[in-house]
Amino acid sequence: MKLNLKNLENKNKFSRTHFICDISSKLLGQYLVICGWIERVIKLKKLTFVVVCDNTGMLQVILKNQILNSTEVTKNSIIQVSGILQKSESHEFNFELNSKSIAVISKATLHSPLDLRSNISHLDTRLNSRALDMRNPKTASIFKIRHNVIQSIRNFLITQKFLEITTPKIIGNATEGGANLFTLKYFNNNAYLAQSPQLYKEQMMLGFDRVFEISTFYRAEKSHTLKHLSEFTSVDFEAAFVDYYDIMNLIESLIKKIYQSIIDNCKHDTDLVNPKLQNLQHIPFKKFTYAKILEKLQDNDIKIEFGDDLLDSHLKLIGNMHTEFYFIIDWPLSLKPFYIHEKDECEELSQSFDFQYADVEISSGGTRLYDAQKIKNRMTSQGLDYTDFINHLNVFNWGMPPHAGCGIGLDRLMMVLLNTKNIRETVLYPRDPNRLHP
Ligand code: AMO
Repeated sequence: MKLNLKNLENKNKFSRTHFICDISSKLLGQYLVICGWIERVIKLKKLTFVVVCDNTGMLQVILKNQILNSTEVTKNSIIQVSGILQKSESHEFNFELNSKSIAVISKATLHSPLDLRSNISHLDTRLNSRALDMRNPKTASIFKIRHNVIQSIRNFLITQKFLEITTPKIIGNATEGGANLFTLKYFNNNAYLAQSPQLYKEQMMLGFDRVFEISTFYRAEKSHTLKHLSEFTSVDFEAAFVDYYDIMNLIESLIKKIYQSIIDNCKHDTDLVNPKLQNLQHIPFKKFTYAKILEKLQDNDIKIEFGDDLLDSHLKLIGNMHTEFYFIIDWPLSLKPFYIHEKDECEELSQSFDFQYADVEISSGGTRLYDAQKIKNRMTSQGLDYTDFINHLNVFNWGMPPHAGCGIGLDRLMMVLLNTKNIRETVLYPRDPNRLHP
């Protein structure tokens, strides 16, 4: 049978002429078709007012003498309305649609568990009905800002000559060592979910010089905190012929670009979510050595010695003194993974940093070892079996340039930008030890 292509053209009966945000006085008197969901319906004698929303805004529609079946026109149902745009006398809207027709395309049959026009619903309830939560303008703004942040990170790194890569998430060996890996059955073998792209992004230094990845990674951490997820988004970048100071400079420029982009592009959304988001603090951000942080803690009667890791309680105390971005640099080598380079002038210390906002660790990074034998020795001294990493080590014998890099926790950065205490607010469908659905 011959296909008649003409019959297939432009068959979408659900099309619209405008998004609500694009309605302006220029369109007064014109015939528009709007698609969206019903926010509310108010009947006043022969007039019915329907407030319709789309993802970009809210519009009042007036129905005169039109009989509406109130069992069909329920809150949250999807409608298509057409009519002539006119000025509105209501104090809430500048314009309204004088409707010629209204069609219910998809009826909402379930009662909404969320109050979408206020912010009173509990986070757990919102997460259980997450798709619907996106109709709350404040929640939607969080993800519009997140979209903008990802876009500005990508733009910034590309202008700095970084190439975007995608590394495997199903892997045969632990990426960084450590126990917090999810295991899975992979045909007849065991495999892991990647905890970071560390080894692959380093391997790419061989050919690409500068790479970045924005992907989800997995950590089987049983911790129930406001800052940890089992699946989180990491922004990783790695560059050849640079050291950890260059990476810290890049982070500063990146953070500056992100702030500028949010201020330029997301005014409406930040007004809803974090009206306090202001111009960025002065750059360069402060750098404290690990030794200096120990001193500060000891001055506050905390018992801590060189080589001890900084606990949450320690970071809380330091964070109270510095509610801003700052770096903690030059950590003891013993606290850092096998790929981090020692400091040339003091082998007990490492060329490493953590990037903090108050008590929240946003990123960690450092200069990497690039000598295969040194990496082998460090693996052994950390109790790892280097034969598990033979493929990786081979790459370092094919002529590896010196390099450095970092991983930024995107969800944690969003917490800072949104001024929220719970990382789950910043992720569409967060995964933690208690949450695997929806
Ligand atoms: P690290 O393990 O410090 O370093 O991770 C980098 C950043 O990722 C974020 N992060 C998390 N966010 C939410 N939930 C989690 N469970 C979680 N775990 C980590 C944090 C952290 O600072 N390969 C190195 C980075 C590098 O050196 O390039 C790494 O993974 O914001």
